[in-house]
Amino acid sequence: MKYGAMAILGCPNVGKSTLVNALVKQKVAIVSDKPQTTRTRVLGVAHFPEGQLVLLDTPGLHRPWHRLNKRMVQASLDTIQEADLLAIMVDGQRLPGPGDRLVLEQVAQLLKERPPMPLFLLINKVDLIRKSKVLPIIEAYQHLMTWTEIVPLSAKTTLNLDRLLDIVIKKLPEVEGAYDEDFVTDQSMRHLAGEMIREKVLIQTRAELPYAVAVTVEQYEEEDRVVRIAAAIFVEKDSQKGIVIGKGGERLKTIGSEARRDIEAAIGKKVYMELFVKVQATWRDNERILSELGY
Ligand SMILES: Nc1nc2c(ncn2[C@@H]2O[C@H](COP(=O)(O)OP(=O)(O)OP(=O)(O)O)[C@@H](O)[C@H]2O)c(=O)[nH]1
Ligand SMILES: [Mg+2]
Repeated sequence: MKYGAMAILGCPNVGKSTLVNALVKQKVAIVSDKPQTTRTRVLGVAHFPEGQLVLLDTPGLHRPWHRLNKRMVQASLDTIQEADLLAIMVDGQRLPGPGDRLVLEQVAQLLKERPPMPLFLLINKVDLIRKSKVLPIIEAYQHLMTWTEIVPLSAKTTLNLDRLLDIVIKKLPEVEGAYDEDFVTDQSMRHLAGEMIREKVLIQTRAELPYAVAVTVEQYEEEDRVVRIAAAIFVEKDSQKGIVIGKGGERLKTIGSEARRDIEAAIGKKVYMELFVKVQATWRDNERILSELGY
């Protein structure tokens, strides 16, 4: 069968995780409109009659400031070592800017050090632009790297994903698949539950707060029909704690009920969830805490 792994790299917020979820046909990676949503490499498996495509979602590449960000960028770049194919995703709404050039430079550097591999350019979010605007974007990227193929698409509306799959599957090696038919991700449900809670915090808050948030699942007990979850939402300052909790606890309640709905849908069991907010100053630069958080 056709089997192999495609890593997806690119700037933050271009739609990498949205594409992985669309191809896997399940939510394995959290998505938000805030940059730097994904913090670790996430594996998802798409199953087809022809074989299996392993998708490696990565944190958006950027100039790292905190220790957390250095780890995120390193995790993205390391993913190339696990991949048979490489896709760089860009936002089709804009011409290549400094952030996109940084991505291309970092990837080009790494590709020099390894045997050649197929390299795709995915121009995402074309649902938001006029058709006549697509060609100038393609032309602007065409000569910046040697692309195997350039594919304009929309991860959100799934426009052109069939074409992407056709092209990608053809490039996959002919080997035995590694995963059972129902396997979609290597993350535990406990970990995914924490991510789903973090996603709701990102969606419900603004400005600096999303960057300062981490979630740990402190209790995860699965019974016949129910799952009991207790999770801590970490922020860096007292003021941020107040924002997450909201007036009269309203925001935390919304975060909890939306996360619970998603987790129940994913597990197929009723979820009882308890959330609390903890302040941990400068956790983003603390080696020990970063490791404890799994970053
Ligand atoms: N209109 C439109 N929006 C999209 C598309 N793909 C993703 N988005 C939106 O873009 C935002 C970012 O999507 P993500 O999938 O989280 O982006 P990412 O590249 O994984 O971001 P990081 O994890 O921060 O690196 C979300 O609000 C998505 O809904 C698309 O094809 N069209
Ligand atoms: Mg992401």
